[in-house]
Amino acid sequence: MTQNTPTTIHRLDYREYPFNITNVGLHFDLHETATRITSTLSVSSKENQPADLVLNGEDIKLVAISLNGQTLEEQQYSINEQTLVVPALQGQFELSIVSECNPAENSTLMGLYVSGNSFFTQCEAEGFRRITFFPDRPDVMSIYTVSICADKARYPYLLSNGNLCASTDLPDGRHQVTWEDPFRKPSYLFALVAGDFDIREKRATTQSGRDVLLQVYSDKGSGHQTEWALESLENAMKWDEERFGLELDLDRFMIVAVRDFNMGAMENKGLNIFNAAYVLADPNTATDANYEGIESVIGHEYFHNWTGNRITCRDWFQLSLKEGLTVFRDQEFSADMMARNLDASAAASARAIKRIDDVTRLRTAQFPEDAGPMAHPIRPESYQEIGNFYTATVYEKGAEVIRMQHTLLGEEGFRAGMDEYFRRHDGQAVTCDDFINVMESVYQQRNPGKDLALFRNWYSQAGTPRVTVRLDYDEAQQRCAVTLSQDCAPVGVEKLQDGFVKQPFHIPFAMGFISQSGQPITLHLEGQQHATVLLELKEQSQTWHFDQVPERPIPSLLRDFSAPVIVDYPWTNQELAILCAHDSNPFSRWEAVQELSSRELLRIANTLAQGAQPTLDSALLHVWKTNLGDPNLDAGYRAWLLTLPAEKILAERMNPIAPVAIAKAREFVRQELARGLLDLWLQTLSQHETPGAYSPDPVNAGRRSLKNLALAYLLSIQNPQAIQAAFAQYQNASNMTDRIGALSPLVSYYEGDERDEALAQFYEQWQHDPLVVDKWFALQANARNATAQTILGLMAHPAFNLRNPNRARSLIFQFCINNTEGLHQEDGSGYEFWADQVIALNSINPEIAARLARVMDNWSRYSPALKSGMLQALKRVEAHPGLSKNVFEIVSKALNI
Ligand code: B3K
Ligand code: ZN
Repeated sequence: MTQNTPTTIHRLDYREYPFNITNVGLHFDLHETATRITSTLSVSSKENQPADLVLNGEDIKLVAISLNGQTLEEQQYSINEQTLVVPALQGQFELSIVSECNPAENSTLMGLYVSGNSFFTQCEAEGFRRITFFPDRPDVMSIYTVSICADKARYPYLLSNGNLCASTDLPDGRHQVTWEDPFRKPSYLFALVAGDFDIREKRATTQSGRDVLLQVYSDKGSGHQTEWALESLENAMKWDEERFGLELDLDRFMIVAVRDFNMGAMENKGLNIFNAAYVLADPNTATDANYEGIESVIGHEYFHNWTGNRITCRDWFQLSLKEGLTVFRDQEFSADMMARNLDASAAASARAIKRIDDVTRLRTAQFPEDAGPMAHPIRPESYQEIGNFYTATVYEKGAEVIRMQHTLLGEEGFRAGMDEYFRRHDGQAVTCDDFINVMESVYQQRNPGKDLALFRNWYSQAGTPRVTVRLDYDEAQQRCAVTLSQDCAPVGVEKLQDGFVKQPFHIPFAMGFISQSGQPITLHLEGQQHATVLLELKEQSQTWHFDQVPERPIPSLLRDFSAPVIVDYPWTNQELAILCAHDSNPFSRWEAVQELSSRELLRIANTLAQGAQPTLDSALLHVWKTNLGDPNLDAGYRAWLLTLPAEKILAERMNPIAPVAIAKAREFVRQELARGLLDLWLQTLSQHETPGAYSPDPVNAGRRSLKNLALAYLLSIQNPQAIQAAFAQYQNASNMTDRIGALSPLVSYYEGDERDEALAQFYEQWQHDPLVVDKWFALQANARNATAQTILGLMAHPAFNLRNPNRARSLIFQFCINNTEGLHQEDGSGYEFWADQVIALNSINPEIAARLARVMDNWSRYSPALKSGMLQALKRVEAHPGLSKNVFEIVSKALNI
């Protein structure tokens, strides 16, 4: 953890590993503080000459090593803090290594660790080297046989990848099991779990008629909370069969929930390990968003079995090969699940909601990343610590890059491409180029003379392109010319490369025309008619001529967000208002509302930043009134239309960023919209109850979301009727969505004693459930009046534990990431708090510390008064002795911009 001399690894330095490791035999003798692992490797050289066998190993003790049964003396190998090297080996041989690790002391949660009363592993990306000495890289693929021995009473379940093939009791109260995984895999997909669990299971039949066992393991006493997870797993299995023809390839698929976990979940072959937050749910403890998240993450990990495990990455620069593709697949899965059983218009609106949600995530997390010191292409060129590159760019932008290929090839073409990808590469460790080569071959068959040459720039260049749109209308000819121009300045490491010139991107750009009266106008282009046309921008600037345009149209641009770009077009506010009410594309209608409200919010933020008193433009009130009062719109969709753009999205449009002015502007507008439409909000509140048994389906979830939004607006002006309704809802709620939906605005806006009583009562009632306690902390971390002092007070609560990532995230991350006014206090107390917590986490869990460190990424874009405090805090972290390479990479990049 104390190696802050940065070694930068470059993509172009990739070299093949000189040996095949055909078989790996692992024996685990599990003890909490000293687990002994014997690893037996069957090795053969790839080349006809001797080579050094280099094995990775970190924080583990070498006990013994032998080659073909002969113990190696110390002078026959070399070992340091990171590697074990046996020199000049050739031919076929068997290497046997005994090593020891201390799972109870392992607070990094990488490798083998103890959580609660059980053992778990996390190996991606480089955790296997904390278990045993091994070439810990994804292109070394082997068949694994694993035996595990542990105390039977405490660890009745001993799990690993593949199929259980032997199980015996040992004389000393211990027992031993053996697992065999029939598929070759890289070390990062290895997993082991030992403990006592509740199990929910189900048999299912695959498309080809095979009987398989699906199991969900969770803490003793939590088995009643795994119904939704198992249902989601079965849905994911069916969906992958139907949409991609991909079937489960094992007889048994296991999911295990763990309370201490660095991220959401992990796709280990046949033995997925999940953060309990993405497994456990019941109506009383989980919100609609939790249900949605569980379905999506269960789908994501399950889909990795083909996109990630069967075909894996050659090296970690190719991470988006599996992550971007699998996020695209999980997004489509969720959209299909949300739209099922609905009529056409409700289905379109459910799909739009999913797209809006995904685009909002991209704009909130990825756009700022792409504009800051950590900006990197979806296939990075270099890294110091790969753990820092599980980013919004690799995942979310990676998914957009796959989605653009889907758009260019069409559903059928994309499916043909995926089929071909498996035909060519099943069982291999490949690159992003291999993927796009396959897609291009299908694209070319269907579009003779065209290629994806320029499209590849999405893999090699960072930054968010800006597409400027110009519209020239010729009334006499009834023609309209649309000119698209693209621009993307160098960002992140690109800025440090002399003479770096950016190439244009291939941008699929979907658009439509709307008349001044709000009617769709058919687009006539080169003899073809379209309701929505897909333009392909491939040069710096291109023009398209549309015929038979009866009036000057209002363009509806980048429909369904057909590319991850920023659009620049000078709509008048009147034109936007027409789109806000009439755009037939539900995504673009929401976009128009975002654009209009962003303009207004930024205007008000600037007024506030200058110390002046703002007033709200009545046009915005009118748009809110129309949408709030439109009974034809689905409630969930309406909730999105009525949600103000996120602070982080607005910050991207402000220079320098004045975060508190943005937060205050949102608050001002929220209150004006609440006052101006008081009766409509009250009506909305009373008309969107969801009586009967709880169901997380999108229609009911949408009603709750609109109702709770109304509550938040009304509480922002402390409306007495709404305060009463919120307390009643809090007391009588039959589900967590409504309970939190009432308590959250009460905590922010209501100052009476009842507020504290409700909070205390919430803790009292739910203290036995860690995921609900996380919500209790998060609620307070996000409260409008919380400061660093409040958070320090909460950290002293007996339920707080910095070593548990979910708890750290619920309090510290929530505050630092979401509580703008709390973090950006003028006295610098927020930044001091941030630095203290990064330093504290650094010595416990570098991966989590590095995530928190990223909060200051864009410090240099903030207003001068804030910048200096941020800089000071960053420098303090950088100077901290014993900084992990994870945190070092983040802060040094932030400071070197
Ligand atoms: N592949 C894992 C992420 C591993 C992160 C390691 N730091 C989860 C996922 O994307 O499915
Ligand atoms: Zn993934």
